Amino acid sequence: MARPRVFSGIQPTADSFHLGNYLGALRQWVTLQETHDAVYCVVDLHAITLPHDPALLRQRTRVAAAQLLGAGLDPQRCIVFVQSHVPEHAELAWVLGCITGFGEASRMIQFKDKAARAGSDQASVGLFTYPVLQAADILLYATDQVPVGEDQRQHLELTRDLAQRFNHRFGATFVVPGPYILTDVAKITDLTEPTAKMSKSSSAPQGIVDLLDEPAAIRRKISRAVTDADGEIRADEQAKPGVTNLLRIYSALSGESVADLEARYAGAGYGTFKKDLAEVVVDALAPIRERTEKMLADEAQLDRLLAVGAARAREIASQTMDTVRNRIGFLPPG
Ligand code: ATP
Ligand code: LTN
Repeated sequence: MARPRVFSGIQPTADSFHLGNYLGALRQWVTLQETHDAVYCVVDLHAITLPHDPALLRQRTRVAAAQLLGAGLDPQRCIVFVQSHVPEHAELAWVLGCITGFGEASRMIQFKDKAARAGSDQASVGLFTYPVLQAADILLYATDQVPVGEDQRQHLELTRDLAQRFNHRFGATFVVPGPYILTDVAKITDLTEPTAKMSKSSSAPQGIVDLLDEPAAIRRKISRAVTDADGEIRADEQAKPGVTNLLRIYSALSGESVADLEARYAGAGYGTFKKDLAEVVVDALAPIRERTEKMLADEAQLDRLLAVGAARAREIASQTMDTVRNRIGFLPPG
């Protein structure tokens, strides 16, 4: 039996991915390449839905790709590519946009949030159709499963609806992606504001551990992470969000359960606990940072890897698009 296909994407919207991205997404991606036919994409078309700087986008796209490889994606075992290298994404997004209801798109929560943050008259039509482009990403590759966080549930439902609608109107064309796999991923919160999620766009630098942070920066940020006054190392989401987050990070990176960590650190001070945690984080991230830096030191080689990834992706995407053009009634070029 063929392996199930997974597809996922990540936006190159920051100078580095962070620990939340790693534990919540990238680490799962790396695991999935062993058991699935995996396709992963740096979604630069999505990254221009908010105002951006062109030179910075180019740089961040390279760094994002290098980090995916640095985190352990192996181009021998999966496809890694940049979305804009495969023009079928934009083409299918147009077609799907024409079967998406205006009201349906208007109900997307992420659009409402981001538009509210940008100021509603500032929000672009591209931001509005962001979920349709995401559906195109997924449907081009006959994707069975889409590993993403909870916040993407609604976009995935839209993707399923659009696939079914197209299939119903024009004949079976798309695989309807199954319910996404949520393998109990750790939600990592901001180190200085532990009730908010660690986020590329809304966290302050001290609240984020970047995958590219030097050991000294990691140690400093963890030692300054917000805790509480009661001094006990114990998980309690409501009363002790800071300590709970640190325990969660420790557990996710070391494989020790939170209960075991609580037992081991019973009676110890926050200082000792944070010191140990900092070393765990430094040890986990050092190889990723080193591999990423190595990839970035040879841009020509990185660009070649991405060109190979794009060619492999395009082979799949262009077949899907041929079928779509035919089903929708476009006249083939002579
Ligand atoms: P932004 O806040 O700017 O939207 P982000 O940092 O949340 O960005 P995304 O690009 O939205 O990052 O997410 C990329 C992937 O990382 C998604 O699959 C998402 O679920 C995961 N992710 C992001 N932040 C966290 C977090 N704090 N904890 C766990 N997973 C996370
Ligand atoms: N919207 C997603 C990124 C994304 C994506 C995709 C994820 C764009 N296209 C296709 C999975 C499949 C996010 O913000 N995490």
